[in-house]
Amino acid sequence: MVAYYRDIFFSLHLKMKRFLATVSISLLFAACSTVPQSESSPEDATPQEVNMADMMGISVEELRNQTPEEHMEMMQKMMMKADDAMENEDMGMDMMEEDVMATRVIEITAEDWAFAPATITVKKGEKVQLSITGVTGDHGYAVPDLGINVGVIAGETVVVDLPTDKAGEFAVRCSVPCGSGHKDMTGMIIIEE
Ligand SMILES: [Cu+2]
Repeated sequence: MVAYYRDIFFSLHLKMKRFLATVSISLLFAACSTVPQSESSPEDATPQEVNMADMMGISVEELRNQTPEEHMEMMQKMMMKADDAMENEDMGMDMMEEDVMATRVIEITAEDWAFAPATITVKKGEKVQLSITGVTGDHGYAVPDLGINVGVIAGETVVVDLPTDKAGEFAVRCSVPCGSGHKDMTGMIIIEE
């Protein structure tokens, strides 16, 4: 009984292997059918044969002389290489995600009548977000020279991207008339070279 299932398993396993090999060969043929023929190939070599031999790093004659077992082994090696390449691509994606994670978020509060901290210093090119929370009153956080102007209401937080592509000192002011201390609500964003 056990032997019976084992036989079925091996027969399925073999069929699967053949199927995968056929699929991968077809895909490779389709993907590479436009590459021009190299000089060392025999006259009657098809572009597909040339490409296949090229990818395997062997000559067309060697490709033709391969036994099905040898061919299968080489196909598996190539598939493993493709897997490695895809894994490397994944690693590239992870690094990109890390880059996104590296955004610095600076917390700022707005109250009657001050922004705190009033002065913010960042590096040119640094990825920065300002997270501005209203504590009291109804204000606006504006950096006219950086194109920033957002309303900040008590009890709410607003997040803005800080453009850091140019160095300099950029004046911050409140953009909503908020009472007697309105004109005192100033600050500075310093972007260092
Ligand atoms: Cu104001």
